[in-house]
Amino acid sequence: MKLILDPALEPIEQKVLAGERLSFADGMVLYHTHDLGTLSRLANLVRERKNGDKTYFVHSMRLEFTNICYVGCTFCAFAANKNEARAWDYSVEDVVAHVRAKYETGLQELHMSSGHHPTRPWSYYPEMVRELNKNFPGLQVKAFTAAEIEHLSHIAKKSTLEVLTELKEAGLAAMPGGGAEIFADRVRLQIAKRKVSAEQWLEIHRQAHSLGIRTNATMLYGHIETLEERLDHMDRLRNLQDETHGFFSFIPLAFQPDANSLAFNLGKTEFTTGIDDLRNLAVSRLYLDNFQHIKGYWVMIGSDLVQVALDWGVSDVDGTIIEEHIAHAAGATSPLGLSREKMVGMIQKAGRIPVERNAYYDELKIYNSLELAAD
Ligand code: V47
Repeated sequence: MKLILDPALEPIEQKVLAGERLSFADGMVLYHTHDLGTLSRLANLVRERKNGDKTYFVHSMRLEFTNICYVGCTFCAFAANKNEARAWDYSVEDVVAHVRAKYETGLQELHMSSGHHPTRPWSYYPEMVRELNKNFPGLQVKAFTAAEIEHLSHIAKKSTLEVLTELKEAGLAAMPGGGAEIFADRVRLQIAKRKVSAEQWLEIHRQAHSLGIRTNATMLYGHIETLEERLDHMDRLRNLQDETHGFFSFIPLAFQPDANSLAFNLGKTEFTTGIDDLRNLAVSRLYLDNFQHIKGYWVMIGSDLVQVALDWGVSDVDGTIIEEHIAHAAGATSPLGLSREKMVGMIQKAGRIPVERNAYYDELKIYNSLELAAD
């Protein structure tokens, strides 16, 4: 029979109470403990120390302007070849028309990330950002992962710093945290061989932060990585955050196993389990002491589990999204989007305080306990 309390957590609890940084060894203890009660309690303590009961969300739209991509990441079910019937590739006018068609009052953030298109010229990208800002003033364009920025630097024959500078001048507000996958070479070579390297990913975020472009950081877990490799990933992010303080949030992305070659070739056909998702969120909350938010991404782990995760370190639940394609291509069973009413209700019913934010995490509206999103 399992002991309920794990004595190995006692010195970690002392550190957490004293606000001391956890070591790599502490992180591994957290990954292996059976004492999930203490794990969630400690993660919640840090969550409440940083954010109280406040739980952030954004009224947002997703747009993937192309799924054409030559990179061939083995976890990806979204990418298509140019000649496939399921390929799409929007012009700047198409992008503006798509946003207009789905535009809703109060929309704050447009989150765009897409395939590495082999032939679109560099001018397309800043023009798209400019046109979006012109047509939808006040809508914050959060776009282009570090992997896309590295790809654009090849297309543009410019440095990544120049690419970022020009996109910022065109009106780029913030950057998403995708493309990080797992930094460790052993894994990266098997899942994202032709993508931006770990060092480049970190350097591009360092450069973005130096220009005042705030970003997020993700970690794709639940495939072939070890627990040490997950913690190593977080360790590299913690070091960069110490240096720049430019990350808003950390977002674990649970591997979705349908229709990709990791599933076909390596038999990775299982979704992550609820306990793995919760444990991973709690460990990241405790380890990433210099991140303000850990984001529970309802698209990949479902809104019911995200609601529970509000007690396991999560203080941000992403956004309404409207229509998501990357995770859904790989088997995500969540809805394509969630209404503001649903987000507010989910947070309130967990006993937390919903805070509607924009892409910069400015607080736009704090909902009191009786108030739902339709005001
Ligand atoms: O970079 C692709 C991942 C990312 C799969 O910054 C997969 O606010 C799981 O970056 N299973 C795109 N993950 C999504 C992303 C993101 C999501 C939510 C919030 C933010 C943010 C960013 O999705 C890709 C890749 O790492 N991904 N395929 C898959 N089968």
